[in-house]
Amino acid sequence: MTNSPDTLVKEAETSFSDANSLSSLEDAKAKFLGKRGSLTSLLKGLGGLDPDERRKRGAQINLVKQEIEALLERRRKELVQQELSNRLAAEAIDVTLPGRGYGVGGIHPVVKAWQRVESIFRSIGFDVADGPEIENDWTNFTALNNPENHPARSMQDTFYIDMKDEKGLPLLLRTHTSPMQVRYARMHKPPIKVIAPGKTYRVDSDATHSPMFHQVEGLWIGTDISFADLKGVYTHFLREFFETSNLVVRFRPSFFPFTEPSAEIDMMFTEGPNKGNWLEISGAGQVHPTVIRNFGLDPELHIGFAFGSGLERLAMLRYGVTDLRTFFEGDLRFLKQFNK
Ligand code: 2NL
Repeated sequence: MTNSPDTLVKEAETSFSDANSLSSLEDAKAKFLGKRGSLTSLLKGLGGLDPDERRKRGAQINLVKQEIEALLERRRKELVQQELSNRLAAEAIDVTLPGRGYGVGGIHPVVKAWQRVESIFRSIGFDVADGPEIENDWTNFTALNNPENHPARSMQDTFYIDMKDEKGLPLLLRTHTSPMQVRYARMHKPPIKVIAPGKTYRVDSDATHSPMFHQVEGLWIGTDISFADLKGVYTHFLREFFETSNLVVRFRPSFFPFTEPSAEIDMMFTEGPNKGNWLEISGAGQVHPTVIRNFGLDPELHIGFAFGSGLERLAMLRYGVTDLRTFFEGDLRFLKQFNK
């Protein structure tokens, strides 16, 4: 690089236009206008000149400096513009492309079963109750006549919350929806006719058990509600749910702490591809006098039935699902089949 003012402008112009980015332009600027740049050293050279010569030469160098600064500014603007249009090109959105549409999702098969259950029971006069999934152990166990030392109450079987409620009662994830029926029965006067569908939790996880599952419990309390009513209501429900009248129901003796007597309900299709096999579908019974008392009622006056059915089981039978786990995997190829 020469130190002649005349050629400096040309050199700066070339050097600036060679710079293809703002940062390399800053490097090029330093060569001319920097502390050790050519112009600075020209100015330093003025010191040894006569005053007259110094003024003349000084003015000339200043002119050159202004020209170089103007060149620099022009190139800077060019590069800013260039970098902006590069960015705009890179981030361009083709507004003429068609929209992607919204994924609207669909109803989960267990929820579909749940909705069917609700509408069938509503149609025969049952109310639907919903309530807390975190319960205290009185409402979930004690009120339902579960003995203090019952294995279902253990940490092995029930998810406990590391907290007590305002009365000092242990808190847990409800193991059935019965506690909602206890709450409902304590808030209403008989006749009590309610179902409680919802999420329930147990420490259990294998091919046929999920730690979270869904239940629907039903309760009908009056002054003369019998097993005959239970059989009539439940048979009607199943025939509506499976949309067939070719379905029969039988009771087998069983045991639950909250009912006495207790029964397992089995069903069988008498026509169609699945006819001839008894299938376990529900537990049920006449509500235990102790439980009636815990509702705040007199078991000498009030009597009725309760049942508890698994919604996954109902959904599997209704939609022909053979593996419980597919309900919880969230695989859209599975889920989409129920929302065609
Ligand atoms: C089962 C058993 C059952 C009940 C649930 C119930 C609720 C109240 C009072 C009395 Cl509030 N009983 N529920 C009764 C009998 C059986 O479920 O294994 N279900 C899958």
